[in-house]
Amino acid sequence: MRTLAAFLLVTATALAGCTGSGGGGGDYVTPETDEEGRYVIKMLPSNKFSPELAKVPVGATVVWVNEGGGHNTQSRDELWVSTVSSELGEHFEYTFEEAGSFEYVCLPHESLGMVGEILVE
Ligand SMILES: [Cu+2]
Repeated sequence: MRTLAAFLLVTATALAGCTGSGGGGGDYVTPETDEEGRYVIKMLPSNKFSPELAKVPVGATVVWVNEGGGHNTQSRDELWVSTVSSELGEHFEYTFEEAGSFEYVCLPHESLGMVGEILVE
């Protein structure tokens, strides 16, 4: 447990270092889509978003799916704020109409490094 927490802290630091560098060098992954064409980001029991750095096209709908643990998703500027839920399979979706970079966190686990970013382009 202690090792995991330390690792997450390192990850959070690395993420923070990446942000604001004007892009480039980041390892952004295009998430898999579900049957409705929504890009799926998992909220894991290990208190991480997966993928943490996601890349989607303008107009994409992203859906966060709870795979275990009491999580929420909210952007740093509160463009979206979901309720905290520990219900398995609970999901929240948001459609990105404009290009940009959107940092978000899981409020209960932000200090554990449960943060993510979505690059819309
Ligand atoms: Cu969480």
